[in-house]
Formats: sequence, C-alpha cells, structure tokens
Amino acid sequence: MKTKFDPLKYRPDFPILKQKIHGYPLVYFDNAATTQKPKMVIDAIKNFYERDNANVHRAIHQLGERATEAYEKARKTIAGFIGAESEKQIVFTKGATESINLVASAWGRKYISEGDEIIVSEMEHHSNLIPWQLLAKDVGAVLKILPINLDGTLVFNEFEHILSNKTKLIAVTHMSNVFGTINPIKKIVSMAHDRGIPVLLDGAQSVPHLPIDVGFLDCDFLVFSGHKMCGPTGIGVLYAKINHLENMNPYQGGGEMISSVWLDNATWNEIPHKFEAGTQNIAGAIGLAKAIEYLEYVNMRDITLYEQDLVTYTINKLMSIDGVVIYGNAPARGGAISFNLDDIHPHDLAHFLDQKGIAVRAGHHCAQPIMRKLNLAATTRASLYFYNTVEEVDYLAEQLVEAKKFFNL
Ligand code: C6P
Repeated sequence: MKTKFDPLKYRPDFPILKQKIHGYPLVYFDNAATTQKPKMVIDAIKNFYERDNANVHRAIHQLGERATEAYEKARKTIAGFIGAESEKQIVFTKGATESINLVASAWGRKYISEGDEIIVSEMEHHSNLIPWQLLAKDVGAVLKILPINLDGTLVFNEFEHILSNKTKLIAVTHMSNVFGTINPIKKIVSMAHDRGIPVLLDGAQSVPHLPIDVGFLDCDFLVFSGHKMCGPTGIGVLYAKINHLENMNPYQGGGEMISSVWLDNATWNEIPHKFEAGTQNIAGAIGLAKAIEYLEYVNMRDITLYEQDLVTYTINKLMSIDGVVIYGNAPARGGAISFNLDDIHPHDLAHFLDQKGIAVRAGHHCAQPIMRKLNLAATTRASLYFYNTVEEVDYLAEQLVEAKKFFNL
C-alpha cells in the first residue's frame, strides 16, 4: 500500500462494524449499495428528535426556529462540499433516483419535445435510464445510447455519430456501480457545452468517494444520495445551475413550494423551495450534513487515494485466484469490483460469503443492459469504502478459495 491512511483510526466510529455475523467478524463490502453510518451521524439524528424536532419554515416557536436553522445550515454544508456557489442550488430529495426524476419531470417536460434527443450511456444504473425512457415515450423524444466497450469504458468516439442538433441533454454516470469506471466528465461536458447541450451527472457513486467541485466539472445537474456517503437513507440532493432551477417548472405541488395561492391559481416560492413540496426529511438533511462534516474530517482526498490503493490491491489479489474473472478494467476507476468465480452462481457465492461474515452484492446491480452486454445474468460485487482494510481483502480472497473447494467438490 502506497498511502499511509489508517482505516483502523476510523473503524471505531462505526458501531455496526463491531458485530459478528454467523460467528465471524463482519466484513462489509457492499458500500456501493449503501454505506455504514458513523456514530456522530446517528447521534445527530437522535439529538434532533430528542431536542429540536419541529417542522421547518412554518413555526414561530423556538423549536421551529432551531429546526429551520439546522435544515438550512445543512443545505449550506452540502453546497460547500461540492463547491456550489450558492446553497440555493441545493434541492433536497429522497435520493439520486428522485433527483433524476425531478429533472426529467420539471426540466425535461418543459424543454424536451417530440423529435428531440436525449443521450445516455449503456452503463447507466436504471435510475439514470428509466426516467429518460418514460419522458421520451411521453413526449415523443428519442433516447440515444452511447455504447460501452467490454472493459467498462465508454466508446467515446461514438458521441460524434449520436450527437445531433436535436440533442437536448446528455445524462451520464460519473462512476459506474458495476465496473467502477470513472468517466471523463470534463471532456463530455466541454464537448456538450460547445454545442449548447446541458449535462446531467449521476454522482451516486462518485460524490461519496472523490472530491467534487461542480465549478470545475461545470455540469448542469449533479445528483447523489446521502446513504452512500455515511448519511441516512431517504435523503439526497439535486444540484443545478441557477438558471436551470429558475426556469424549471415545479416538480410536485403542495405546502411550502408556493408563494401565493388562489383557488384557481398559484405562484411559486423561490428556489430551491419551489422544488420541496410538503414536509421534507428534516432529520435526514441534518444527518447528511453531519456525514459530510465527518467525511471532511477524514479528508476526501485521502479517502480517494486510499481507496485507489485498496482497489488495486484487491484486484491483484482476486486475479491471483484461478477462475476469477473481473468485469471492468478502466484506466480510472473506483472501488466497485464486479467479478465471477468459475461457474458458481453469484447468489450462491454471496450466500457462501455471508456464512463467513462477508457482505457482498450479487445480481444485476440495477444495470441490466450491462449484464446483457456482458452476456451474464449476474455478477458478484465487492465495493469498498475507506473503513475497509487490507486484512479484510485478504480474508475475502481466502474465502473465495474456500468457496471454490466447497462448490467444486
Ligand atoms: N446503486 C447499487 O447497489 P438511490 O437508490 O436513489 O440511492 O441511488 C440510485 C443509483 C443511481 N446511480 C447509480 C450509479 C447508483 O449506483 C445508484 C444506486 C446501488 O449499485 C443500489 S441499486
């Protein structure tokens, strides 16, 4: 290992990691699905409910003021974390999925119409595919697909063939949840902007693992989920450039998203409140801000460097096992490692590993088009975070060797 980062310094912060599963110490390698939560995040949520709980932006009482202050402070923390110019650019949602649906509905229905084209890549999670399929079907637009190579990289040159003067949006993942590929976003954004096309970036797998600066990336929309970055479930973020947010229609109607209401008409609140109809996940926003404080304390740059070290170590270790095939070999990659072992079904392998205390994901990873491309029904996926250790990787490798013996008997 090249970095001096010590995951053992942080492990005690995660109460869940201290337990045994089937008599073995828990080895949690399902971080792309959701990450574990440090005690300070759990405490922040508990403290909110024990001391400050009230609805936000509505009450004139002390609790209401405290809750509102904490909720709006969380928005500022998030804006700072991703380098947004203003907290007005941060819309709270349920997660990356809802954020994409929000853009498809509130922006897409206004700006995309019959005959227009939307580009997505073949490596998208269903969350960055289905909302565009639904929109395209409803308005008569065309979904164009940027293909991928078998090594999990984009066939970048194909952009030339699928871009046209009808392209209205490029929606692409920053980091693949199957291959771990980190896509060349700067290149995509500058090529798109040269033609006046906005770009939506699915940051569900990148924001938790890489330092992100939306000013540098220059993407128009960025979506991510709190639960994949040490925060709670049920809270996520849509970042967008101010002009998009100002011009977009509301997403849902209800309390707080309005300015004035008559029986037959209404006007909208200022951004970002225009997009936050009804009572929001206040505790979730506060928990996510605490998770960000924690990640900043660990240091995002150190997290990235350590994970890159650990992923290289893991890939080398897995490749040394006869019968392991790893899917994805991009030059820039993160910690989601999909693989198969001989012809053991991924579900059987995941079950075997679970019996030894190791949590991995098996299946299509909500990316069925990738499985079709690879001609596979499923893969096993180990996905890393900064609290994982070399010893855990060694243990995984040992247990894969054991699995071979067990299944090939
Ligand atoms: N991927 C995985 O195990 P939500 O469910 O809204 O928090 O995130 C959706 C999502 C969007 N984009 C990418 C690239 C993702 O990886 C995910 C979630 C998890 O791979 C759960 S399916």
